[in-house]
Amino acid sequence: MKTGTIRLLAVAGLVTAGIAGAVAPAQASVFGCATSTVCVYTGTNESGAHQDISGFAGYVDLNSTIHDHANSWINANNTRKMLIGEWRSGSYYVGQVLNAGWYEPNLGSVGFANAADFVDWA
Ligand SMILES: [Ca+2]
Repeated sequence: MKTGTIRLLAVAGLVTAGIAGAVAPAQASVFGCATSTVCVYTGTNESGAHQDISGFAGYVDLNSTIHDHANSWINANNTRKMLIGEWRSGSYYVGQVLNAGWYEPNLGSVGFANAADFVDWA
């Protein structure tokens, strides 16, 4: 019993280390971000102006308010892994990938503050 508990904690640690800075709440609807929606915010900790994206089929450009001003985001999808990225000298650059139900309170923690241009399926 005790060994099983330690093994479970070790696995959880590995998963967390794989997604730097991100936090997993585990439920589909996350804070004010509705189920099956990706929400991108100008402020850290899901604050400020935001764009809520739902019903899309892959790549979506961020609107002019959020473009190059994103500092936190939520992937409130049930099952789909999502990414946030930007175009760098014409190349597709992935700033961060979030598993379903995870959120990033500070994109600066992964070196991607005020940079994002789009969200897409990962
Ligand atoms: Ca950019």
